[in-house]
Amino acid sequence: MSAPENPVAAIEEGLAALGSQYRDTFDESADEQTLRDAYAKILGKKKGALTRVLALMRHVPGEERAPVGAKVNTFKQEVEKAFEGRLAAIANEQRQADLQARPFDLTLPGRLALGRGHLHPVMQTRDDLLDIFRDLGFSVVPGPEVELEENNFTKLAFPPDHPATDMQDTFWVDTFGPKNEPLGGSVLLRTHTSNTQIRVMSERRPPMAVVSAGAVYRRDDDLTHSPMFHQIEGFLVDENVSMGDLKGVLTAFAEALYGKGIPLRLRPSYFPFVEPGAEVDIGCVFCSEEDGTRESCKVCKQTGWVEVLGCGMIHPEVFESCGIDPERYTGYAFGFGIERIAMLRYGIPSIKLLFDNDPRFLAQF
Ligand code: FA5
Repeated sequence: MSAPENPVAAIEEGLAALGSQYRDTFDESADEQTLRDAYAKILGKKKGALTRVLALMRHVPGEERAPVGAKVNTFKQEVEKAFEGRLAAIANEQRQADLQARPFDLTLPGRLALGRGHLHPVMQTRDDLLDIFRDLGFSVVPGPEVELEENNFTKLAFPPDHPATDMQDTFWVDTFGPKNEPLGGSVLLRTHTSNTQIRVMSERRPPMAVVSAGAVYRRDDDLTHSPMFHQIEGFLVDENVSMGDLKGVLTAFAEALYGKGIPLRLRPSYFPFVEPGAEVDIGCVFCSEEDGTRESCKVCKQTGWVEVLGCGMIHPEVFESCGIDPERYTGYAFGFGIERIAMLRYGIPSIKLLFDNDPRFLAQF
């Protein structure tokens, strides 16, 4: 801005032009934004009318600066005071209006309808399975997922070089002592729920009928195998228990789950902790309409059968490792994958769907 001939007069004129008009403008501003806009027209950094007058101060000769400066400053302070006063009044008016407004009802339902959640299909299946075994007289116990090698393998009569104990099959857990020194590989993520057999049989004396459900871990990954899945373990120990009792319980369980007449077969199989051992297959629900061998069925690989569990008569060595007399007692044990049962129950073609947790999939259960 070029220097006016008479800066003092220019300032006087500027102030006179501003007059007290700003007071009315502030008072008429009904809300904070309007008030701030009005304030900016007067004291805005670049274009404010008063700001421009203030800028003339640097042209005022030294001897006149003090009195003119005092006048300009007083004017500026009045504008600021008027602005602050109106700002407070607007805030107060807004508060009064809020206080007098009809209170809103906190108990009204929200506008966004949120569906109610429900248990995951694997957990629903787990609970239904446990209910079936409760009805058959079994009691339910928990079991740890991080386990000692001893309870997961050794006391279940796995030989030390059994492939299941391999790094390729089992997730081993590194453990450290108080000085952070590695303790060696005797802790793992349990590979099956059979560890509960050891834990329970070491503590209780027969007769006993127990089931236990939980997560297990293996290095496995395809359409029907997942690295983390769930199993249910069941076992019964008493005098004179036979393989016939085992088959009876498994048939009762399969019929409770899939209805009377569901095809079920026992195939001889090997598990180190049972003798004799068997695997149990259930008729593939994906093929069941026809002859059980639909050409494209990937779930049963065109066999018409899906393996759901392993079972057998508890090995005398296992009884001995738990301090139970194998001459007096016999017992059976079985263990199955809950995901497999859920897949057959709901017709789910890939185990992955159960772990993707897509809400569009889960909402169907
Ligand atoms: C066992 O785990 C034995 N502990 C079962 C057992 C218990 C035998 C008591 C005898 C006495 P197996 O490895 O076959 O056995 O697994 C049992 C079931 O778990 C299988 O039939 C299958 O239904 C399920 N399963 C196994 N691996 C997976 C996996 N990676 N993903 C999903 N389900 C699996």
